[in-house]
Amino acid sequence: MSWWKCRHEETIAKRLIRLTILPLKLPKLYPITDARLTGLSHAEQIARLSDGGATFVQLREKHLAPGEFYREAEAALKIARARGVRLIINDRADIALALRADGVHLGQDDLPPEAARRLLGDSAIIGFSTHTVEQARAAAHLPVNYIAIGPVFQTSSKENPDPVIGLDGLRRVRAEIGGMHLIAIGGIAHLNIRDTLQAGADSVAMIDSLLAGNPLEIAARIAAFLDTLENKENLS
Ligand code: 3NM
Repeated sequence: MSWWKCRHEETIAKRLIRLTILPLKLPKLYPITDARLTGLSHAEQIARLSDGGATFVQLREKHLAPGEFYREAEAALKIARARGVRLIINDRADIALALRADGVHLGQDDLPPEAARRLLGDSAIIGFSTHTVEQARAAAHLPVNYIAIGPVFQTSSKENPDPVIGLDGLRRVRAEIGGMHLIAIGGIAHLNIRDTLQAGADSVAMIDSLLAGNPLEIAARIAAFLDTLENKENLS
C-alpha cells in the first residue's frame, strides 16, 4: 500500500473513531479536588462542591499510593452518585474502569487517549491535558470529549507547570481545534474568568479559587462562580 493511501486510511479511521463518541454537554465550571490544600477527604470535597451547585468534578490526587487513591475515589464516587455529580478520575484509567466512574482525565504522559477509550468504552468521558498549541492541534484528532489547555495564567496548584500560554495562546488553541470542547486551566479567578471565556474557553477548571482558604466557605465560593457564569451580563 502506498504511503499516501495508508495515511489517508489512518485519517478516516481516526475520524470514524471520533464519530462514535457521543457529543456531550459539559458544565462551564469544572472544579478539581485537592486534599492537601483543603485538608479534606475527596468525598468531603465532593459534598461541599455539590452543596454549592457543582455537577461535574475531577478527582485529582498526586500524593497517595494507587491503593489509597482507589479507596478515596470509591468513597468520593458514592457521594457523587448520591448527589447526581459526574466524577472524572485524574490520570488513572484503571481506577476509573474499576470504579465505573464517569471518566478519566489524562495527562500527556499517561495512558494514550486511544488506549483509555478502548478500555473505558464509547460512553466514558475522556479529557486530555495539553500545554501548547501544537499539542492541542494534535489532540483535536484523538477520541477524547474535551481538551484542557494550560496553564493560561500563573498557578501555584501544580508542581512544575508548563510555561503560561496567556489569553493569546488560548485564542490560538481555540482557532486550531474546531468545535472540540475546550477547558481553560491555570490561575483562573474572578478577575480573569470573563476574558478567559471570551478568548474561547467553553469551561474553566479551578483549584485555588474554589478550595483555598476556609473549607467552610467552599460551597459559597462555588455558588458565587456559578452565579457569575449564569449571569450573562457579567460575561458579555
Ligand atoms: N493543570 P489553579 S494547571 C492541575 O496547565 C493543573 O495543565 C494545569 O489550579 C495545566 O486553578 C493546573 O489553582 C492547576 O491554578 C490549576
